[in-house]
Amino acid sequence: MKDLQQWRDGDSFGDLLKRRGVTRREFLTFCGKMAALIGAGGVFAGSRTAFAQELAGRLEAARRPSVVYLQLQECTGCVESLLRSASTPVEELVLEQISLDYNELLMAPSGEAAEQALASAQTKPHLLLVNGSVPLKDGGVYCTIGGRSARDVLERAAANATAVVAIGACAEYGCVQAASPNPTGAVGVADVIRDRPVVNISGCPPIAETISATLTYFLAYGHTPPLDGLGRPLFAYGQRIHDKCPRRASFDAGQFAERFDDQNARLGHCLYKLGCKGPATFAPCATIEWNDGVSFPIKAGHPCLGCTERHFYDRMTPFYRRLPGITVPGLGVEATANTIGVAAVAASVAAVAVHSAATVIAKHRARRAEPESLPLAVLGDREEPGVKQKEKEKEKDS
Ligand code: FSX
Repeated sequence: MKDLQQWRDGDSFGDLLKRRGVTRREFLTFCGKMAALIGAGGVFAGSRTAFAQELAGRLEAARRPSVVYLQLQECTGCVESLLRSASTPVEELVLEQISLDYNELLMAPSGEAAEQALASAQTKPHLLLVNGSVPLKDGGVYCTIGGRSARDVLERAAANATAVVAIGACAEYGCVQAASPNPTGAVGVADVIRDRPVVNISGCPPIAETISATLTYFLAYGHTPPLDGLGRPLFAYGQRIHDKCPRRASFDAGQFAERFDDQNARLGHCLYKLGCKGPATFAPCATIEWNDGVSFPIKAGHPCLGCTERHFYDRMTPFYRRLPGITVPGLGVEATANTIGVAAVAASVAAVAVHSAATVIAKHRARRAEPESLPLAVLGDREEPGVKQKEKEKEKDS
């Protein structure tokens, strides 16, 4: 019975859907949801309906990819987030497949059997998903699996990977473990795997749908969706929270909560003065929301902490203090906050514009020798959002 439910080698995803009794309506509903999410990145020129139809056709024909999913130095929050995304039978099926070959958190085998499963899965071409950072200090003793350091485990698993996806802020750059003074010498996946691009799904943790949509796109197209210069899928990280924020009208009107329990907080006014980092944060929280679209921090009355931006534990703290350099409420605030966002948007757009430029590709290739078979787009170089702003603030202070 169990075998009937699994995706066998040689089967198409359409075959699996039939065996599992997924109706056409359920499948098309899923494709519509994914088209709405991924379509936000401008990856498809036609209508959303046409995109959903194309996704449906490609998904039905897709073959099962071999997947190795590593958990390194992290808190398991990313997998928790991922497991909460299975709101439709098809989404559940897509996510089920990612644990088939190796995932030490989700798979049934443990110990020697788990090590053997990994050894066997990583000898053939596979999609490599990674949660968690890689501690490099003291020979990597701070995270070992089966007696091997996280670095060693990652390098072996990446050797035959056709694509590498770093899920969560830890895998992207080290997150809380890399916060100053970074006692374990934690770095991200791309700092270790330098011979191929790494896709970063940002956030601590990322919204589940950004993970499942990226994997769905990969399944349908065999490569990743368009990325920004930090390797993040543009459909999810191409927009600023501030620009889609439900409290934006009160921000524009200069109506701010000064305390969590004041009248303006009760009226749902802007949380900017309570430390909200929405103006400097690129994430889909305000559009996709969490827990299958139920809510997200700002909607629930808590400032955004900026967890999708690199080194947010160092750059966005103190969390409950407003963004630095902004002192005037009303129009002045708007102008300054928009300057921060515009600088970041400009950096993002510039990165996309140079995406195909030969000089950038040459530079990129020089930095990371890219295997010919790699089905991933070349990443653009992009300045980190907020870096310019920080430099300006330093100049101002001095
Ligand atoms: Fe890190 Fe993820 Fe934050 Fe936790 O795997 S991004 S600490 S939610 O779990 O890596």
